Amino acid sequence: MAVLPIVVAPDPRLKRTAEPVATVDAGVAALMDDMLETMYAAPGIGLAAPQVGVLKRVIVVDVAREGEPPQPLRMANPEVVWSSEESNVHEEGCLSLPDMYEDVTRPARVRVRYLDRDNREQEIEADGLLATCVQHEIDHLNGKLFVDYLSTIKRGMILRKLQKRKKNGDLAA
Ligand code: K1U
Ligand code: ZN
Repeated sequence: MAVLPIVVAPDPRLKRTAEPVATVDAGVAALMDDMLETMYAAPGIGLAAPQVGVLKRVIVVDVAREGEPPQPLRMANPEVVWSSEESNVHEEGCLSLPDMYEDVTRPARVRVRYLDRDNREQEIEADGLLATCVQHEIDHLNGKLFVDYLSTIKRGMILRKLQKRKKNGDLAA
């Protein structure tokens, strides 16, 4: 297992659409394990493959609180097959937008279909932080960041701040 470097915005790799995985083979399973190790090390509660520079439809999530047993989810080709009419506002962060936090409105509950680490099809129904996090990670697979839900002015301010920090060597390029 390995901790991988995380891509920081603005970066064209975060704006691309990731490719579906044909099969969860040993290579994809190893990527899932490395992503989980990277996410725990950051620390974070989710991570999508484009954030480690891999344009594959793979995400990992663990929203267990401190002191609770870990609840890692490894998902390939995750797909929202149902979402609630009811929405929820949650403050979001992103490991590719370090130290930036903003409220985002999304469906409160979602049903998600995916392939697990053993290439078996699974479905989960998620609410609360898990629903928010899974939707945030699936957005990454479609080249979308949480700042894309904000006004053009707010998004521009955040991305310019990060660009400046990268230029000054405060963040990984
Ligand atoms: O996708 C990512 O960049 C990970 C991101 C996931 C996320 C957080 C909040 C709402 C939606 C999606 C993060 O994990 S940011 C870091 C974070 O939230 C956190 C870090 C340490 C402890 C608890 C939370
Ligand atoms: Zn993110």
